[in-house]
Amino acid sequence: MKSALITGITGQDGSYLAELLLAKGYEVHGIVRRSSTENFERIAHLTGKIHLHQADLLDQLSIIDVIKESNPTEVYNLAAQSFVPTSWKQPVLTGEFTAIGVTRVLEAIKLLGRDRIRFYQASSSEMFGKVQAVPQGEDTPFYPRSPYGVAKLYGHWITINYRESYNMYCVSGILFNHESPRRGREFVTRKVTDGVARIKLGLAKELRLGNMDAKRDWGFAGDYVRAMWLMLQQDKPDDYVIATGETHTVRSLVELAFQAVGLDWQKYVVTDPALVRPAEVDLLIGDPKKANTHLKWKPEVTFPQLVKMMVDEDLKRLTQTATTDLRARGI
Ligand code: NDP
Ligand code: GDR
Repeated sequence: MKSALITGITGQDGSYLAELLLAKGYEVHGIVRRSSTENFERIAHLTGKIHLHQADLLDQLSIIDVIKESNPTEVYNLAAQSFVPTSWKQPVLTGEFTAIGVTRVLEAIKLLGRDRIRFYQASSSEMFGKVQAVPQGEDTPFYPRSPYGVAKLYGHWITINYRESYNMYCVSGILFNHESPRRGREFVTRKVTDGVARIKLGLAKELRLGNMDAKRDWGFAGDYVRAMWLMLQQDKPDDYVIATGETHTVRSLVELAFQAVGLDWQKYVVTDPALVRPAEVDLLIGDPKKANTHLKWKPEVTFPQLVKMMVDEDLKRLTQTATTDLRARGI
């Protein structure tokens, strides 16, 4: 039986990847870090099916222990401080988790099973930053624009370096933005779909946003975790761009989301200069040709379907919460 260890299993991608690997018959292990309140909502439905281990990317020995305990054939390193604005507030911590954390996992694999364990690193389109070519492919030069992007670039190169230095099976997936109803509410897609649902249900009056002109290549997280798995099933380790090949502005995301509930966005959206970033990534559009050809990977969910899926789920969740609250109050 194949077994996998996922760092970041409590996050958006970790939960979808765990589902995918379970469906493929894997024994699935995940690392969770200690906090005063457990935040396992995204994996609550997998209780009893996955094995959770306490560890932290900041703690080398805890990673060595967890790899010994779980004895995986594949390690997916998804854990990171993943919110770009926080990386300006906590640049050192972001570097510790998102950059040096990768080396800690690679060192543990090198120590315990460099010939046996395949390694996936969650790299990011944020590494392209101030873009040097359109669209961005595997050979496009990097120019990160945030401490997060810089940290991810370190993670990307250290992964390649371990592959080249120690002949380890290490791959880096350069994934463009991918979203879902499980996306954290601080990211723009989910902030918009949650905000639209709240406005529709009379729970909010406005939606405050930053730069509406930024362009992103947005896909569905469920499609993207399939690409992660495919990358570890190839004969030779290699790096791939995973993207839809389409780009949309934040403004068009907003328009679509409000359209889904029959409202005019211009009446509700307020632009807030406090939400504009110190340095912006203006335009991302990926070229997924290599993944299309070598991995036979293609995204299945379109951008309008993704936005509708997220608005519908937020409406459902908020309606259920409101009904439960009213029932609890006997109304
Ligand atoms: P999330 O923010 O949803 O999840 C991040 C995960 O990392 C959480 O499980 C979090 O745990 C965990 N984590 C953070 N710090 C540590 C630490 N020190 N030790 C152990 N675990 C830690 O991210 P996504 O699921 O969206 O993304 C997965 C990965 O892919 C990230 O590395 C992200 O940077 C990268 N990426 C994401 C893209 C996207 O569009 N979603 C695109 C390209 C790359 P906890 O629950 O305890 O906070
Ligand atoms: P990003 O995602 O920074 O691309 O990183 P995010 O959704 O945070 O921002 C996308 C774009 O929207 C603009 N924007 C806003 N963003 C947020 N969060 N909140 C707002 O109110 C708002 N208004 C406008 C931003 O300026 C930006 O241009 C995500 C993360 O998942 C990273 O971990 C991952 O590596 C990259 O995607 C690929």
